[in-house]
Amino acid sequence: MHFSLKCVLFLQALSLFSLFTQGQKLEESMDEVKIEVLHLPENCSPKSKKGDLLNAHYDGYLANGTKFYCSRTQNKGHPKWFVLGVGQVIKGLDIAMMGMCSGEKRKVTIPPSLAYGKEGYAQGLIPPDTTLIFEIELYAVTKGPRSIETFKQIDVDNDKKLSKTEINYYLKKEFEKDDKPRDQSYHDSVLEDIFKKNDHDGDGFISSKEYNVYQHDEL
Ligand SMILES: *[C@@H]1O[C@H](CO)[C@@H](O)[C@H](O)[C@H]1NC(C)=O
Ligand SMILES: [Ca+2]
Ligand SMILES: [Ca+2]
Repeated sequence: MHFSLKCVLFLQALSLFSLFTQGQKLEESMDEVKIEVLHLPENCSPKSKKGDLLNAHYDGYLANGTKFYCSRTQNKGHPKWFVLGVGQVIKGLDIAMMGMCSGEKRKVTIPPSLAYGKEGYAQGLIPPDTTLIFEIELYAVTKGPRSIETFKQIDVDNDKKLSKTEINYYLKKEFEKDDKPRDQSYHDSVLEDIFKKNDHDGDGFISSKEYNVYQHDEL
């Protein structure tokens, strides 16, 4: 008796658990970005990751085939630059362009929940609850302005925070790279601006947390 009761309870728990996981799976598959790789270069590296600066052309289509966006006809046909994974593009594109290398082409299908949702966009150009399809060609994957690598490079004394001296030194080197001479007052104003925008607790240092807009990356 004792044993069978336990057994029933166990079975009940099991079925609850499986219901739960089924429900979860269903939701996941509805909200998934579908990725088809149309072209993969032989040498496919480096692969894009969160925080990288990407350069890409993309065409956007509604599920019925209507083209609603084409980066080639905008901004004089220059491919678009954006930082990956930080919400500069719709969520679905942030997901769809992870792990992609320069020269790669993808066709991606994005559910409304990861695009413009129930609201739609631009007065019905994208109607509510619309699945979007993008064809993406990636031209460049580069380290983003807020990469861990850059932080370490600036943090010369390796104390995991950036002093004015360290940033000043880094800026000097960066400015020397392009040939335009910059005077000290320009320099000072950039430095001041950097601290105003980033030194949130006002302690005179930019901590790794203050620097790293992406938060989750361990420095
Ligand atoms: C596709 O859908 C959009 C938005 O609902 C509509 O404006 C357009 O006329 C449709 N195109 C075709 C070819 O059905
Ligand atoms: Ca430091
Ligand atoms: Ca600080």
